[in-house]
Amino acid sequence: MSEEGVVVLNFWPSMFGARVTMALSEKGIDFEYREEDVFGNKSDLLIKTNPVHKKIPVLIHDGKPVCESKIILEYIDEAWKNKGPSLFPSDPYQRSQARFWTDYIDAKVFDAGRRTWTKKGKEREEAKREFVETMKVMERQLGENTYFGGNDGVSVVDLALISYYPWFHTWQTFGGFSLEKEAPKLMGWAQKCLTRPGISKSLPDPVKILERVSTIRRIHEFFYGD
Ligand code: GS8
Repeated sequence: MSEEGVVVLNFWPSMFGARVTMALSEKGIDFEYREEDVFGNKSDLLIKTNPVHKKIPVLIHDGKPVCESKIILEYIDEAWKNKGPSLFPSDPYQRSQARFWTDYIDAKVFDAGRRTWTKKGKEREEAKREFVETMKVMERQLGENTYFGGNDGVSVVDLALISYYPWFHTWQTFGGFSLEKEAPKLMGWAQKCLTRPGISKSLPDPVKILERVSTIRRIHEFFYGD
């Protein structure tokens, strides 16, 4: 275990896991990383620490598990209040807004993004339209700021959205669209986030994700023909 008594159970392509490792890195908290085979062979530790959902990510701090990525981010910020930058604003109203946007991101991005490669034809077109529209909403929300909320450093909203970034390559490839064209300022924000070592080292390789997804698609087409 790390000096801080912190273990993270993760699965490498996961956006939900990446935001936890990014948050710990941004705050300078040392942790032990344990890779889980979530779709094949879940470890006893995962089943024991997340008996309800049996999903990663799980943060284990001094032997106590915390589950669900957005709850883990709040926990990290509160448990290590005096370490590194705050991920949540201190003002109650600004905190409510940060929660609003992180909820919006997860409600919109995961499902539409997934449908750009699991569906075909009209359903894929609809997914692509929804995803691009959501990116445009986020671009308007960013405005002229460097990071969301007008902060100098990254906040929970930046981490929630950038955690999906490695998947954008796959969604654009299957969907046949370009975020550089559709939301150029938002892509500028993504590049800015990637200059931060805590972020870039925590995110999976977009090419590896596309390879994995393409394999899953080929297997699906072989068995089901669509
Ligand atoms: C989602 C975690 C999740 O879907 C969060 O932490 O924010 N709302 C949760 N984890 C997936 C891997 S990433 O797609 C998982 O562990 N799946 C295993 C399973 O479904 O059995």
